[in-house]
Amino acid sequence: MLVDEIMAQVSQRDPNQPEFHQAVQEVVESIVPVLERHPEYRSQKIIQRIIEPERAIQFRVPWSDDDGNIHVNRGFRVEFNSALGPYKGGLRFHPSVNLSIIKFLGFEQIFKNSLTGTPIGGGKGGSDFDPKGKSDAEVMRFCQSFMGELWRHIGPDTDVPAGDIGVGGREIGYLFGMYKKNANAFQGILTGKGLDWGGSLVRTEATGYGCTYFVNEMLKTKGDSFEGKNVLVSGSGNVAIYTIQKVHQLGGKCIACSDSQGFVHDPEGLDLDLIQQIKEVERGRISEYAAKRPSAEFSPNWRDIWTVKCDIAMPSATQNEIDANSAQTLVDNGCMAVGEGANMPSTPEAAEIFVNSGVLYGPAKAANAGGVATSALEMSQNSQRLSWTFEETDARLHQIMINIHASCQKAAADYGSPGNLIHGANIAGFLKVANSMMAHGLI
Ligand code: NDP
Ligand code: 2IT
Repeated sequence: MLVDEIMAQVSQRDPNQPEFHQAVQEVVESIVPVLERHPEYRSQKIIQRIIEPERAIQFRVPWSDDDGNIHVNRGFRVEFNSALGPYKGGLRFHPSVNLSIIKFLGFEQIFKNSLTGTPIGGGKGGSDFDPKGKSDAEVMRFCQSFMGELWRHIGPDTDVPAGDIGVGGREIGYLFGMYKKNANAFQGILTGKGLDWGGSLVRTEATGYGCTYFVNEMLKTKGDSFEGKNVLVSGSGNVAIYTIQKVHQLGGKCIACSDSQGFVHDPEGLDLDLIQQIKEVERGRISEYAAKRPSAEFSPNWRDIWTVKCDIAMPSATQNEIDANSAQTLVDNGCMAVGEGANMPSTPEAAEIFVNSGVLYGPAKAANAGGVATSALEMSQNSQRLSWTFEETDARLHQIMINIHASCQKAAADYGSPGNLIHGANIAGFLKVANSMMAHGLI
């Protein structure tokens, strides 16, 4: 059996990379029917080639804190696949980062980027640096040290990083400054840039808006909408905040969100201005929200957010945040749709529960592709040396999400599992990459 063969090989080569194994297994299982129809992909060993990064860079990142103490972090950039364009994908700064996490994210990014219909390959990077509690000056020195190595590996036609967990506008600014100094070139080598120096309108909002547009497409297939729906959104970072904003614009009510220390439940509907003040301006903790809002209650176990009764769940924090238990609780409580803003937030067992229960399930690769899609729009604007209006960029993002939903639906139906968007996303994403790899020869 091909899946077992591939997984045995992956486990033997990279025994300590459980997140990477999980991501590979899901894709390989989905594309079995494609391989049956296309024996040329098997004979050309497309799977064996696609699961091996084209290049993986690991480097030392030394920096000194405000008291002069020296710290050494580890930096990564995995340039996974360039069949469709320059490597593209975010940088994650979080203490849990290791090669397994970066490889799972880079692998997912190949198929996600393919689904966007824009010309970008897949990559991911980051560091086990923890920006929490660090001063701006410490974050700047860390970013400068990180880019002091990374700059020689990236370029506007080679590899274009962006943000992810722990990397937002502030970090992108410091990283961009150091690249510009080292390369002596003002180039679009990062996306998520500031609006004054090459950034795109809507990039900040794009992942959350895109995920909400995607869920809206799923709801439409049942003649339904966000109107009057109670929604859970985990996390309270970039993706969560702009998911909440768009859900409210479409008539839904977000009633809970979280961070790594707990969740808040606000049955009257989340006050987004207050969340933005606490999280974006003060870089504080979500518990402060409950302290300032009488209708809200704080609970210290973040996983328990999934026990709150809801119509729609939009996990937007981190990988494997919904396990089988949480998935079953959501289903038992009447949850009808799940849209994944985070990358791989559902364990395989949880995803299976959603699919088998007939929940409208939008897997991460498809549902959160709006962020990277808008990064590709930022690259287009940089190439043209032009910038588009908010309305134009948002309209393009919206159309891209409609197209992704349609192509996942079509691929799922074409290959024998109508309505299963996990299969649809993996198959539609895979086909373009596989065909391009075939066209480029054995490289
Ligand atoms: P942020 O750093 O802005 O926010 C992350 C949020 O998730 C924070 O509230 C954080 O809480 C919480 N979180 C992170 N790690 C954990 C953990 N181990 N346990 C519990 N909570 C955690 O990141 P983003 O919003 O950008 O990213 C969120 C998710 O969306 C990630 O999975 C990312 O890969 C994915 N994504 C992001 C895109 C983007 O454009 N930014 C695009 C597509 C996907 P705390 O502050 O306590 O750590
Ligand atoms: O997971 C993701 O798609 C991102 N973090 C965004 C990547 C990007 O290049 O915009």
